[in-house]
Amino acid sequence: MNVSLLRERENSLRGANGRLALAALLITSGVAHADLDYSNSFDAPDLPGYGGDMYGAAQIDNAFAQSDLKLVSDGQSGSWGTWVGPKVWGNCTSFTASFEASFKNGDGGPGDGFSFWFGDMEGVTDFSGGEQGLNSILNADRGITASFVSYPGANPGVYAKQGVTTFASNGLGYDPMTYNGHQEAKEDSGHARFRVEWDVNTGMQIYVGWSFMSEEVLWVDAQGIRPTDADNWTFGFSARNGGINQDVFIDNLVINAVPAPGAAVALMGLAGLGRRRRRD
Ligand SMILES: [Ca+2]
Ligand SMILES: [Ca+2]
Ligand SMILES: [Ca+2]
Repeated sequence: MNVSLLRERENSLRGANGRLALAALLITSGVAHADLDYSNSFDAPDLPGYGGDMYGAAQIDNAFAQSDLKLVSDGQSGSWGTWVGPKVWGNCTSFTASFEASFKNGDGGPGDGFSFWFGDMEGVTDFSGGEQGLNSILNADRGITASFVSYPGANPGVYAKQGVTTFASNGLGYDPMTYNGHQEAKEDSGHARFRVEWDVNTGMQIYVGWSFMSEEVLWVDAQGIRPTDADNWTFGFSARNGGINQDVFIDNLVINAVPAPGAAVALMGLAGLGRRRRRD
């Protein structure tokens, strides 16, 4: 276990915060090492192809002039929700994913939590998941997961996982991103900020920044963590409500991926490519 808490030197990478841009996909083709950039502020659920695919309880929550991805809902115990984002068709050497999150529990504190994961979704038909990750890729012992366990009785913290194996972890309480009010929870200024970085040489780092902090700090450093399935990654979020029920909001996702030299890589997130949308 390699755990450290260091002040991040760079400014926040929360590029999409507060921006009204609906979603953007940029593929700079014809240039070696062209970066792939994707962002989604979850403001336009009906814009074809931009919203990602939603499963289980996942939905867009639009209220108080704020639109967020809501993975699971307050008042609904025993539920799960998953959002499946763009597919990186090819092989990458690194990526950075920054996003914001908050919880709304009208009658209590933090529930179970959520995960940000990536892996090869080939053959996956079960999109259930939760704070530990997406069940299908966990059961296959593949993929990499940033696990945000928030229930106070379940060793709350940040966990970096390769397949089902936890590489690094650090305790963290989630009260600063938990609200009783719906409007408070949806305000971008009150969201927690997260940043997940992975590089083939340096492994995975997970940063956390609360609303009252100007910078993120490094919460987990999982050096040497490698995906066992390096090709055809898909990024996504999952959350679960057990006995405690809460809204889990995600907002302002920005992904920057660097393809391997010579790899034919694209972010597939547009115009019906693999789109499946279902709302239970
Ligand atoms: Ca938004
Ligand atoms: Ca928001
Ligand atoms: Ca509740």
